[in-house]
Amino acid sequence: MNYNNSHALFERARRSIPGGVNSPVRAFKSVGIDPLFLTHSEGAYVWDADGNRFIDYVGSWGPLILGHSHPKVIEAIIKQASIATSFGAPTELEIELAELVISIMPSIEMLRMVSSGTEATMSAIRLARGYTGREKIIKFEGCYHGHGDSFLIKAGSGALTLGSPNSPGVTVGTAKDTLNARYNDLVSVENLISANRGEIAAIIVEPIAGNVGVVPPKPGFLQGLRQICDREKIVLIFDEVMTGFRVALGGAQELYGVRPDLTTLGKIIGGGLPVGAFGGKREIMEMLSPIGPVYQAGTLSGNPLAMAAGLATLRTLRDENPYAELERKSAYLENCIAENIRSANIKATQTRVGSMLCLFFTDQEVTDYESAITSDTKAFAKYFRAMLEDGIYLAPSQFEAMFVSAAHSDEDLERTVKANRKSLTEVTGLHQ
Ligand code: KE4
Repeated sequence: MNYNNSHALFERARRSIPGGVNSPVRAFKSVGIDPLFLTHSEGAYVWDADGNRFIDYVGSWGPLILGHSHPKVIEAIIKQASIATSFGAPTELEIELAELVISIMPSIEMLRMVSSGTEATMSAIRLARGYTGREKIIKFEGCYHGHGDSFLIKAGSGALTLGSPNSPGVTVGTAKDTLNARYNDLVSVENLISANRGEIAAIIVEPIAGNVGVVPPKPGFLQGLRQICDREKIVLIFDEVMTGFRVALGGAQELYGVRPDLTTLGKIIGGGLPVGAFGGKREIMEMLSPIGPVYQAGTLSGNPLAMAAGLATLRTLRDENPYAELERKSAYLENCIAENIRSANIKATQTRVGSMLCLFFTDQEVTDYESAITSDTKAFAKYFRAMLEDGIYLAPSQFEAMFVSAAHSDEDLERTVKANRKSLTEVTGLHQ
């Protein structure tokens, strides 16, 4: 494929934007080629600046579960834009989206809108600290909760991919209040609690880890966290920025039947526009300014355009219920790729929850950060480049998820399976 226009745009971008990108993982650094500059999209497809079409499994990193440019979402944005874009004042749209989320996720009694997942998680831990009067938090190695200082300690996603899971610029004072446990390991959580009893405000967890690749919770793990938090009066925060409305309409908390005290949301809730949110128990949420002492604010929080896109997306998910179809398509993809792995006789393993999948280039079972990083990232980079050449656009990192959308057709899946079969043999060097 010809990527000349993307190359030229990347050269130009690097003169004015650090690394040429506005979010590091987009730079394709770990896959050894220049990033593609995209121009337009529709359904399951994106086009780059050279006119190449790709079947897209990034979906804007999760928001586009309905596919690109869904007619109902576009119509809602255009309609809203024609009357107003932003006020910095309350609107009925914000009430409608809050009421809709509350009807979908019973653990959420009140909700506050923000403009990104990072804002949601930063605000949620400040709220948990204000509510409990405690200062420490427990997160899990490899989990990623956005780029807030408290989270950039053994973080996943781009931080892991680009080799800075512990970012410079985070003060010692901040870092000391963040404790890292091992995902799927309740003993590691109990050990941290014993050593810090009475000092832990919150445990924040991705109920399905989606930033070290995809790592499902082991049976009993989430239930165990719930019991520990009840016993120790710790606020349990489910970071459902990725899993919310993805693995079920009610997110991972619906799928696994565990109720957190607070939930953070993003991605799908904005339908591709900038929206984050955090919500949960009324007693905790009412600690928030202007009724409570915990301050949190945002110029564009509840922005009408973003609310319109989010409402159109969640209403479509609620009314059309694409989850059974997403399960069928994603299971088909997983099973065919499993067959390709066997016939290519390659060291690889897969994980999947609903329409979130990951192909790890390791023969170990991946259950946490330690096992995820046994993956051969050079093999992944070769695989990524081969799939791209075959018109398949994956997340440019071993430690990200592959997202199937409602717009992916059976024909798209067939094409993907064929490209996967060819690319795996190219990775092993066995291609004929
Ligand atoms: P944002 O601030 O990027 O909207 O959300 C941060 C965040 C919080 N929690 C979870 C579980 C997340 O996955 C994310 C963001 N995810 C990454 C992709 N894995 C965003 C992509 C990027 O950084 O460009």
